[in-house]
Amino acid sequence: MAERTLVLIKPDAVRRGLVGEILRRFERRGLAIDAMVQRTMDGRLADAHYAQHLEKPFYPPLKDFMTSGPLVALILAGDEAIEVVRTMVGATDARKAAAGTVRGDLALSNRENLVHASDSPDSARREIGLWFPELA
Ligand code: FUP
Repeated sequence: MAERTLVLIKPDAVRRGLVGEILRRFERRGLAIDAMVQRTMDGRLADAHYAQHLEKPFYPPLKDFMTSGPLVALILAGDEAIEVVRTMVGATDARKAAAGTVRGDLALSNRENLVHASDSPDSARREIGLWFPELA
């Protein structure tokens, strides 16, 4: 029954001291933390993680941001975890994200939007393989 999803608490959240606030929301929802590590993304991992965005105009500044400092990578597990976590995180553009979501409550940027979460079962498998190959 438990589905797994890959979540990144991004460098802006670490810098702002919001790791606890964000984890608290996921834990209170009933999601389990299956794995968690603090790590700084290097350019290679950024290119692999965001493979579908490599040619986009927003990718160079996104890469600079994502590699700018430590982030926290985790696997969350629970019933329909992929969709549940995406809903809790909110729209990509935090300026348009609904109140009550992580981005809608805590961010105001289309780039520095605090959290990444896998968007499908295929993405979750691929991203867990990149970040936690020993658990894939
Ligand atoms: P999401 O699935 O919500 O993380 O959003 P996307 O996969 O579409 O985009 C990945 C990241 O690229 C976003 F989290 C922020 C960044 N981005 C921009 O910087 N500018 C854009 O116009 C779109 C996305």
